[in-house]
Amino acid sequence: MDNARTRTAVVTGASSGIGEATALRLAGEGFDVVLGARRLDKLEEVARRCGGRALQLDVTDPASISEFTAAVEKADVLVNNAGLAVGLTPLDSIPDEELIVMWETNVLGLARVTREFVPKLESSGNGHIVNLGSTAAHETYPGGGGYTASKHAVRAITQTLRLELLGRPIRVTMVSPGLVETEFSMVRFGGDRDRATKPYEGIQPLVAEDIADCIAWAVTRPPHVNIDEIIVRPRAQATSTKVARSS
Ligand code: NDP
Ligand code: 8X3
Repeated sequence: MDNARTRTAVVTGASSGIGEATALRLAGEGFDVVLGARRLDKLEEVARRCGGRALQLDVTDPASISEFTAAVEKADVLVNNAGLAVGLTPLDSIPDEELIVMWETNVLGLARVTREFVPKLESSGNGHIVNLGSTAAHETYPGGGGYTASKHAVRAITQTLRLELLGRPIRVTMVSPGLVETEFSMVRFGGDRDRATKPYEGIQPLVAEDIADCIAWAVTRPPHVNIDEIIVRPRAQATSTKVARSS
């Protein structure tokens, strides 16, 4: 079995939110961390704090994925975290641009990064893929069609990987959070702070560190233990649309 101190964890979307918290936490657990995202300045700052390596990555660009993968010598853990939602437009009027960016990032990006890293994960002898799903991988809500469908696809990919990698030394886990206060809603609503704060009003949402905690727990189980999925919500959230808010 690998010594956790020498294992390398690759975290996509590590320039903010859950990815940033995960990079910091896994470094604290003794992993060498490789961080990928588009905003190199933010990424480098996180990398400095965790003693990791920042490499620019755009998961919607196959050439960027190839360059990123080639620069990473070994990988024991891959956290496919890069992802986003754009808008809350109903499906009968959603513009192609919104559908395309969500699907290229959340689905095609995740599938391509995974495909490129499987050989390195396998040769580590104890590989682990952690995909960021969402409660939106299990539920739908009005206006969320583009995003929820993409996260349902992440769930299908995760389950398929577990079948296809069976018998090879790679675990596959999905972590599916409910409301986590990060830059997610600012991105979703194009920087409109009023709309972006609404989902978290009157509740104590999860924070990025809560999700990093789940990821760290899953990847530090003994190699024979595969955590299939962790669904984690704030106590005040029962479903995507049922939230107990204080007035
Ligand atoms: P943030 O917006 O804070 O972080 C998203 C990260 O993804 C950023 O580091 C961003 O970096 C990166 N990213 C976005 N597009 C790309 C791209 N094309 N290539 C590389 N990196 C990219 O949001 P969260 O931390 O909340 O989101 C992380 C994951 O968690 C996502 O997959 C999201 O769907 C999922 N999730 C979030 C929930 C929430 O309530 N916040 C709940 C359930 C799941 P950069 O812009 O620098 O490229
Ligand atoms: C993000 C959570 O409820 O906005 O995955 O879909 S939600």
